[in-house]
Amino acid sequence: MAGKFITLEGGEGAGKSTNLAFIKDWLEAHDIPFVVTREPGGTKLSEKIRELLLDKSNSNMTTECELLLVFAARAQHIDEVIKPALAEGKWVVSDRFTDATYAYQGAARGLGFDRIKLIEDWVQQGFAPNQTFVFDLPVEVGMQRVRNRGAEIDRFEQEKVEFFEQVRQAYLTRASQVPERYCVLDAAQSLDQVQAHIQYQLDVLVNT
Ligand code: T5A
Repeated sequence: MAGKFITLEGGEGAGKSTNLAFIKDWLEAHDIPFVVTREPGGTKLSEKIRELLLDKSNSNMTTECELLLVFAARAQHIDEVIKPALAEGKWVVSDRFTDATYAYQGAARGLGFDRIKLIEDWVQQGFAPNQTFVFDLPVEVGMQRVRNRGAEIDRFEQEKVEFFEQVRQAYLTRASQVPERYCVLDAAQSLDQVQAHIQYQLDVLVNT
């Protein structure tokens, strides 16, 4: 039996990594074999591309270069990790996937959804997650959480509030277009409330 593919999406500091750990615990408790991964990244090669994408010193990277690097990393990730794991019946949980490309490169960088769709169709040929959690919260709250964390910021995190407003709206637009795939979570709630919502949704997913 094929596994299920779950992705976590949202703006900076929305709580994806924190709740990835929660989903991991839920899968272990249910004896479901799984792989946890992330984008950009997830394979040795794709992690090298991630470094290029996040490196602040690459300040002259063009938007087209950024887009193609994201999809180059994804092509490798799908082929090397995601599809083989699903074929073995494992669930795959990825911290970000193609919705991030629509939000960051399509909306915030201004390339437009049509161009992203063109490359998505070429690279993924219809392959998409079974369930996408969108962690939605006011941009300023997310940025404050990132600042509180105290780690060094990357090339994306140095963008302005308007950039992340576009990211947020793009996620909400996409979620409203295919509501059966997306679960929009109010990520400004307490962690307990957010995780109760995730757990409810996972309980539904495991029985479908
Ligand atoms: N990118 C990625 C693209 O441009 N295009 C693409 O196609 C893809 C795939 C790297 C960057 O790449 C870009 C987008 C990104 O800028 P990333 O590594 O996922 O992506 O980076 P971030 O989104 O920056 O990840 P963060 O780690 O910053 O955010 P998280 O994972 O959403 O947040 P998390 O879990 O670390 O939480 C942040 C803080 O908030 C607290 C946590 O404890 C933590 O301290 N927190 C809460 N506090 C109170 N209440 C809650 N409910 C909380 N939830 C979390």
